[in-house]
Amino acid sequence: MSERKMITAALPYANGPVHIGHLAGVYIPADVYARFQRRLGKEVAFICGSDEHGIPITIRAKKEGVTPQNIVDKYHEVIRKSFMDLGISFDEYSRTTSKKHYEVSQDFFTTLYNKDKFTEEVSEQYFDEQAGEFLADRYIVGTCPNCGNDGAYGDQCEKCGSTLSPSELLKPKSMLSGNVPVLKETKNWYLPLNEYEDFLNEWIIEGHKDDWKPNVYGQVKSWLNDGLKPRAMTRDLNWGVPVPLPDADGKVLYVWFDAPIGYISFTQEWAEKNGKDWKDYWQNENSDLIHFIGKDNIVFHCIIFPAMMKAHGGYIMPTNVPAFEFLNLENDKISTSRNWAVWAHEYVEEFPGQQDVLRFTLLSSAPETKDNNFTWKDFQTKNNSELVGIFGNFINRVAVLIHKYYGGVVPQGDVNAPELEEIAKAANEIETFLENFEFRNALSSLMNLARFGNQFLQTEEPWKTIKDNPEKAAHSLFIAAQIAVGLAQTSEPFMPFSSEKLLKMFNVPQITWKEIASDKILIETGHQINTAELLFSRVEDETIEFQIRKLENTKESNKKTNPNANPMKDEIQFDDFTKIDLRTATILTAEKVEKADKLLKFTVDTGVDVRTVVSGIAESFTPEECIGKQVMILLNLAPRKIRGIESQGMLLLATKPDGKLTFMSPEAEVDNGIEVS
Ligand code: B3M
Ligand code: ZN
Repeated sequence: MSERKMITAALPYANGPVHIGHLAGVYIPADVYARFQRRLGKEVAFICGSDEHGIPITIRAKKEGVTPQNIVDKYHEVIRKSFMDLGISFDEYSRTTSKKHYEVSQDFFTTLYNKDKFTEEVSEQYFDEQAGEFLADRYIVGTCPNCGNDGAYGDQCEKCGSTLSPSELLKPKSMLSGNVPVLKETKNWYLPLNEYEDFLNEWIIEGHKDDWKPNVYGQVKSWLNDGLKPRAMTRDLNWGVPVPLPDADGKVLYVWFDAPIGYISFTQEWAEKNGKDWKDYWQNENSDLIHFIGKDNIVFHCIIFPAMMKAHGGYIMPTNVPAFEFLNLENDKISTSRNWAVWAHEYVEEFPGQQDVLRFTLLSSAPETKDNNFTWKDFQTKNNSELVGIFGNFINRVAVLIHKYYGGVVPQGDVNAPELEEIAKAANEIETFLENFEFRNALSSLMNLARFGNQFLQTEEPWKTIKDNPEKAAHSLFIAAQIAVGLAQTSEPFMPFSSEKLLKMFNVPQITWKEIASDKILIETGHQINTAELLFSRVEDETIEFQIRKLENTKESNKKTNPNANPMKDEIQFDDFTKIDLRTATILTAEKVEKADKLLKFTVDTGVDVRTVVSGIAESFTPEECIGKQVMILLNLAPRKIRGIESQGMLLLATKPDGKLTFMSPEAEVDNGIEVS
């Protein structure tokens, strides 16, 4: 058993707030584990920070029409605050745009470069000539070769779910300019992962068959069975850590190269502030490295990052990588874009002082071995029947009775009573489960101790025996007080806020896990306790109904009222809209275009001029029907030749259910040339 625990939690992308899925599948379990290891007396470094590079950030920035720096500044703060509010006890929460991180990740790259660990490869990548940029896969749209969806991305078709590479897309278009991108040669540095297969096989497949979670082990095995390929560690992008080489202008480190190094650079930041040596945690066999992550990050933490560390040399390998599955919400996939989520920062605001309720409910449905589900009803039941009904009720009765009968002074009892063993038993069980990353079982052991306490009081009935057998009543409450303090102590990793309140209530200091599990008395006879404070309160139906309605509303607003309506196009900015010149106009003349069944030729009074417009609407209107109609025209569309006639502008129409067209006309007559806005 190592004396030091280097514990990391996946760096959240700073492109949005965190939700209960993140909390249940990474941050709360990681926090329980870190707090528990501290109680065991280990030297813990619990490290995390915001992942501020990569395409998720630049996409968000483009969407909001701001810079990537604006985005990461905003969300780093939102995320950091909700972690603090929920009691996630990071020793360091930093960010990958920190100066130190740039230095450390560039150094890491340089070391690999100097050791000749990279291969240089020239490949053809799509380039947007107008934007002057190489295009990340996500920035290329086109037609899916598998299903014909014309909104497929360069890395994936969201309609049929197939994984794509940009070169497979038919009719590729750049999302930056809308132009057809060109293929251009570019040089990048690759890590030949195939050269690490033997090492990975030996270390994980042979070495961790029995102690790693089957979901993690299985995924690694299947990657290795398929064979690994070299992977580019640099990208042609303008947002990221610059590649520290002279001939690498416009190139940055691949986000999955720099982000895991963040764990190391943030440990260094923490160590410098706290008089520690970061190498004790990362480069010393007497340290355990443990990565808490979601299942979609397994390959990066079990294959790519270990290969990077191996290539660098000097680093220890992760002892374990407890990856979690996903949490659903009300039986539906959590989705940021559909706003189907319970956001951490909103919970903190809407349930003040109830952080532990969320920690408890999320832990009890943590997606440890398979995807799991969070429902508000379940949240209510767990709060009302377990936290209020069992845990809180027991503690409250103990404190109230000690005040009532003994003026708040712990009475005398038998220090050798067999019931006391239950406390050590719970502490030992919790230890075994947590060392095995079985958080739900650990939480059950805690609750079983509370249940035991409740039953004990129920059978002993000190409120009755106090009259005829005061010695027995005293003994019962002495034992009950030990159990209550046992709960105060052992609940800390799970429910730190309540634990702190409880320790105050019983007026005792926090002790180590070893001390809890020893047969030492936890609160002495004659010890004065403080007044009873309510720990948990009932969650009422209205609260739950409100939350469910809030969720349902997002569904309503996402629901298509017309199933045939196309999805919204990419968002534009107001400036984009003001470029479009829409006007009212009147059709003066209309005639058929010879040898073109669909076309009509109009002269139109646009208020600013009289001009010719050709439109493909002859199947919906006779020329006579059109004359005299007031319509809307897109005035500043560049002229186009149609059948030899120059068409200046475009008339606006919509398709009716019968397939015929209808003019978009002003509801009341207005002058021609009026701007539509
Ligand atoms: N930023 C989170 C994600 O994939 C990613 C984790 C980085 S851990 C080094 O959602
Ligand atoms: Zn497709």
